[in-house]
Amino acid sequence: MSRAPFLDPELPAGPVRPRYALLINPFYSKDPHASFGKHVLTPSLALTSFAATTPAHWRVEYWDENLLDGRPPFEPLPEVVGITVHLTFAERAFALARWYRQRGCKVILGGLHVLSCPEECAPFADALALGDGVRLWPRILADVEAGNLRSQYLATYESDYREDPAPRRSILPRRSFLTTTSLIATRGCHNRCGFCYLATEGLRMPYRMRDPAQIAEEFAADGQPYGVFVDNNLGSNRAYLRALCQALRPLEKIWSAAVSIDVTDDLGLIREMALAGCTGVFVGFESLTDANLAEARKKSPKAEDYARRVRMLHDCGIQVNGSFVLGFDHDRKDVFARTAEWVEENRLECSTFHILTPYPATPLFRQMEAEGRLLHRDWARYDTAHAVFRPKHMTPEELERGYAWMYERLFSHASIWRRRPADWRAVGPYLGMSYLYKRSNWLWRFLIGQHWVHGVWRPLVEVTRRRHLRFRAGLEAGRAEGRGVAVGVVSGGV
Ligand code: B12
Ligand code: SF4
Repeated sequence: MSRAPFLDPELPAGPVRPRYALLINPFYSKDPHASFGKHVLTPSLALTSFAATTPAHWRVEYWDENLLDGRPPFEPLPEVVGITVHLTFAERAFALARWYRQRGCKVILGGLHVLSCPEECAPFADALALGDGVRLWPRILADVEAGNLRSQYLATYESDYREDPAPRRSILPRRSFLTTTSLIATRGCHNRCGFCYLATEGLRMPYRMRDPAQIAEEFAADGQPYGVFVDNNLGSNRAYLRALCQALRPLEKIWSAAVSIDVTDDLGLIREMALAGCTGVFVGFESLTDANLAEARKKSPKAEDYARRVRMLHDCGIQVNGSFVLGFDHDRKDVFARTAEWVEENRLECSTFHILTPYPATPLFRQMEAEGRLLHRDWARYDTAHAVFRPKHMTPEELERGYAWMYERLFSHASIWRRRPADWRAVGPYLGMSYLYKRSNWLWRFLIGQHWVHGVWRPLVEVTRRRHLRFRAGLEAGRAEGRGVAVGVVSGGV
């Protein structure tokens, strides 16, 4: 899980097949402290979203290097290779681009890193796609056909999101993911935290929503019991989330999503989420220190109120995967132990940690650069598992050690046990989920390599779904047995 497949420079160039496009999600190395399972939970929508706009006379294929299937396809060679680029795997994306271009393919680079660092990406591509791929891809292919490819294509995110086609999930290798149903209902976020990629200079992403009925239709059409919303913040517009829940409820499926904790301002809404099948939420708490939240410009309830809000979610049978950022300017060396204790005290089923990372072209990056605190620009280490800047109250090494310690502690047998649900009926599934997620990286490597991820996981997910249907019936009827027994084998979101 740490080495990309070898790209043989000696391999001779075969014939290029016209009207054949290959879309690649490049390899990135996995943090061994965290769970490998999350990488095969659900695929990114970066490629499938615009694959749906490929004209019918083009053949389009998908290749995800993280599924450990060896080197990417080359027989026949595609006419066009589309690669999505994030800063952590930019080097790999460039190596792939070089390899395919040397063999006569046209390479198109798109994605977040292309938007924030176009000059860096340009030498590796025949064309850069800056912005919404759904708008750009058909234009690019038309220009390839006309022999008229330009070096740069530009699109905003201001279009009516409801007009986008459903992602083309049929190109995904189904057996390699827990669920192929990655869903996205909204674009943008009502917040603009200084460290978030949404604050990237030049990126304008106004809040946009798709029709709840469109989302329900997509969910039903993919035939999976479980869906994962990859929205930045599904709770940004509460009226919309309520309408979405009403559309999802009749499907009798389960799902998880990222929301900001202020969604708990409205107890009725959380209940609606549970009744619509929400089993888990991924919540960016970021920090337990209000001064850090204020400096990051995150509009958030006070940290002292987080515990009560977590209880509200638990009471509706919704698991909480808490995400925390370490290394803010008000963090001292006690931040690690304090955060770990809080996670345990409040029995968060899962927690995800990130070392504060200044993404290029964000306000945080500019601030760190101006203060001379950036240590290097080796993007591969801008993966939130490495300290790439000088923290205020500790050394970079102490920050990295503290981060590793957090995972060791929270993934330990003792910590898993301490956080077991209060209701004994939920303890078994909770332990199953915890051990699968937190202590089975050896197993994940094996399952991914054998293409058994879906086969092994799906029956467990189906049991979780049925369990949740019973839980929902109890919740709806206001019965006590509706409480606390919803825990299953899927954690809260990516
Ligand atoms: C699903 C997801 C994952 C999945 C899958 C990741 C993968 N690469 O396969 C998992 C759980 C494994 C994951 C892991 C991580 N992730 Co992640 N993830 C996401 C998430 C929630 C959704 C991605 C998605 O589907 N977006 C929707 C698509 C439609 O948008 P898009 O990718 O921008 O694509 C559009 C355009 O950019 C363009 N486009 C993109 N590529 C291309 C290519 C071509 C050729 C063209 C024409 C157009 C084009 O067209 C698309 C349609 O408009 C995003 C947040 C978000 N909502 O985007 C975070 C996000 C991408 N992840 C992030 C991070 C930090 C990570 C981790 C490092 C976190 C960690 N410590 O574990 C890891 C490491 C993975 C890695 N190195 O990439 C950050 C990246 C920040 C940055 N500036 O790079 C994001 C933005 C979250 C955040 N708010 O900070 N992640
Ligand atoms: S709440 Fe989350 S998605 Fe929204 S701007 Fe802040 S970090 Fe980004």
